[in-house]
Amino acid sequence: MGLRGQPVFVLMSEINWYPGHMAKTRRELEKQLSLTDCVIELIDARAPYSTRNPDLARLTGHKARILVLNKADLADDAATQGWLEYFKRQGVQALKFRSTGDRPQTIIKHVETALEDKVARMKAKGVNKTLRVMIVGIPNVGKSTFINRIKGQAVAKAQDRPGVTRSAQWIRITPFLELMDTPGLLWPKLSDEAGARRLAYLGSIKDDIMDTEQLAAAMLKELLQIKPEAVMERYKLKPGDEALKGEELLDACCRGRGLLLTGGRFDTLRCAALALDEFRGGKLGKITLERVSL
Ligand SMILES: Nc1nc2c(ncn2[C@@H]2O[C@H](COP(=O)(O)OP(=O)(O)OP(=O)(O)O)[C@@H](O)[C@H]2O)c(=O)[nH]1
Ligand SMILES: [Mg+2]
Repeated sequence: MGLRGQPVFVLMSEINWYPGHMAKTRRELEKQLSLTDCVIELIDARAPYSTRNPDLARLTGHKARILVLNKADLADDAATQGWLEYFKRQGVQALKFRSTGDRPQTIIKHVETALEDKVARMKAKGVNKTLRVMIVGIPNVGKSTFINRIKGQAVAKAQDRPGVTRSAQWIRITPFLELMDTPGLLWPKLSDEAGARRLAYLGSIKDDIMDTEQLAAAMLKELLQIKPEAVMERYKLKPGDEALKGEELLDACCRGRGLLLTGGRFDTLRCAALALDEFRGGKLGKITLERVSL
């Protein structure tokens, strides 16, 4: 038995991974697709494999597609470069982006490139039609922030938790460009347990439906393998602590950070929330959870 007497390994597949409103969102997006010239999928640069919708190519048919590795400021630069080269080899138009700071022109240029045939045809006919681009991606990947960045002002509500955007809306950027903000979408089939856990580390699944202590312990263990010095330093772990896992690892982090309840017991709940928050906010430095060679 593990933390608070719960089994240590609660399968991610047992949680409500695909809430009811996702089916509705998916139908709405399918309907809006006929009005769309291009689809931009935002993925998280820290886990490009698990945050990419495996269904999207089928859903979007022949529409032009651009892949944006968002939150690139939180990912390891060399790993991101590796992913960009990988996508290029696959013939996928991909770029890295930081929606909280990068220049919108980069994105506009990519849209023009993806739609250059269409734009050329319109020019030849002398028409100036508005280009419509749908922005899709899993919850909390930064879709609304991305749109606000392109627009240059906060027109879409953005917050650091999943499920902020509740319905799709078109947002006019210029007379010739509209972007559609959409609610985060997960896919109905969960094939990969480790991948699902990474989505939870990144904050794309609501924390209140998960055992956060178990989740944080698993995350810390993974981070210890990827960037041990950052975890050891942040949680003031002692030599040898890196071999710990589960409840013992969380206890060691509580000890390091002085997180105690009255009476002296370790406050593992608070430590779990803190660890998840700190990873999501980049406090452990630039970390990529998935490398191309996976
Ligand atoms: N560091 C960093 N944070 C980002 C970036 N893009 C978005 N964020 C943050 O990520 C959090 C989620 O952003 P949102 O724009 O609400 O995400 P969303 O995809 O619209 O989320 P839902 O509407 O819930 O699906 C916010 O706290 C943003 O500030 C980025 O490029 N870098
Ligand atoms: Mg949103």
